[in-house]
Amino acid sequence: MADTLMNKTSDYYIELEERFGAHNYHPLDVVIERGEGVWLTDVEGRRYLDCLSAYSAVNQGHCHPRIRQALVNQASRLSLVSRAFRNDQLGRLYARLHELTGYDRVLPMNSGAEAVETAVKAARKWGYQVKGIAPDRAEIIVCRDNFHGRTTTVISFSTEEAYRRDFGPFTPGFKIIPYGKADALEAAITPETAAVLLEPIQGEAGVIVPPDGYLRSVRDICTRHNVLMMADEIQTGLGRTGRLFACDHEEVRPDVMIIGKALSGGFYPISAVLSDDAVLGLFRPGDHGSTFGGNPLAAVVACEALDVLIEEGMIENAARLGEYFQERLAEINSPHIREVRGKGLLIGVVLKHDAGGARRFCEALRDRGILCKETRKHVIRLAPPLVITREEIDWVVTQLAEVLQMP
Ligand code: IF1
Repeated sequence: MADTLMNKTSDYYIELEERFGAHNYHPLDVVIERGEGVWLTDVEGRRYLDCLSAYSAVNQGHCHPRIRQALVNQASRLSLVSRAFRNDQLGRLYARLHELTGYDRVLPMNSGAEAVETAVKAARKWGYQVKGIAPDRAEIIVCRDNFHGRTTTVISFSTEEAYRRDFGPFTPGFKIIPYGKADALEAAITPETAAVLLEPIQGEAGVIVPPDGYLRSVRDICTRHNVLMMADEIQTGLGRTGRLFACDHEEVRPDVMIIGKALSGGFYPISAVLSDDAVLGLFRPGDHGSTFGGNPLAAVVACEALDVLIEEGMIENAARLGEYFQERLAEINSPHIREVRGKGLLIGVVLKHDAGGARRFCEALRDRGILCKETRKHVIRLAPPLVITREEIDWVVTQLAEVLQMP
């Protein structure tokens, strides 16, 4: 009785999660119940400006009305029939992605990690069937400090001990090289190399922007050695860095493009692998699949999420306001800041190692109504929805400047 009548507090929800959930996260203790645009509201009615965007899954802003309406409409018609049958929405998503990106084909999945797994399978298949690599010898090159997800194969090529500890044995067939060094890539390639998989900007590693020209060099090396270039743009893609894809900044077209997160505007897990016939054209019925991948609800949501991103000028906003945000951050005078880096609205404020870690600043910002998340120990990651305004950025900068005066 009391349970249903009382207005529950944050503590109630936190205790519930702690009691019954697996403890695989350590969230900031703020319990959100509503979102609109860049703003979130917690169960006590406090408002926060979201500077994380669910790790860039809500580039379009929380609960975007157009995407919400598309979802509701489709949910009242049809949600899922599986790929055993066709549905009347999936082809439209394929055509839209083709029109937008130029890639011949799409393979729809759900989570980002699943799309990465799909790309790994596609690269191996291409390695055997097209490049002629001997059976079970195909190798994929990845970068140190990568983040591509949490499945067993994907953590097999993680270099972060915390993500791997006690989860072995691991999947073989990956070679790890330093990020941002084109020479290292060229030196690592052998006749058994099928592909290189990388993030155009490393998010989890602390918003690491590679040197100018790196992606272009990777592209050239891959072309020269008949190796597939596979870009994980799950976090950097769909406008986050001020272009549709982060690779666009260097006019680079990867052979395989992996997207997720903002493909749904945060409503629903939707991911996809894009590539030309030479790679995705190799798949045959039965090779690969997913119960939910490519369902009509996902197709409708993804189409609307893409349309909103483009028609509402969000990519241009990310470019313009991202630059402004970074300029304003660079003006902050604080003994704790080592560097501000990023591209568009994917920004890292890097703190000095004696600043006591980024988390305490994130907690202080939460108390002032701004939600952000540290990445690694010393980086405050700022990645608001792409609909943020100049005035909102000014306010965030003011708050951040004050918080960064803490001893
Ligand atoms: C978590 C980080 C962000 C990704 C790239 C694939 C995936 C992700 C480049 C997997 C996912 C998330 C997942 C989330 C934290 C997070 C993250 F800090 F760990 F690195 F965003 F920055 N490729 N990134 O960034 O996609 O399967 O999750 O849909 O706690 O794991 P997913």
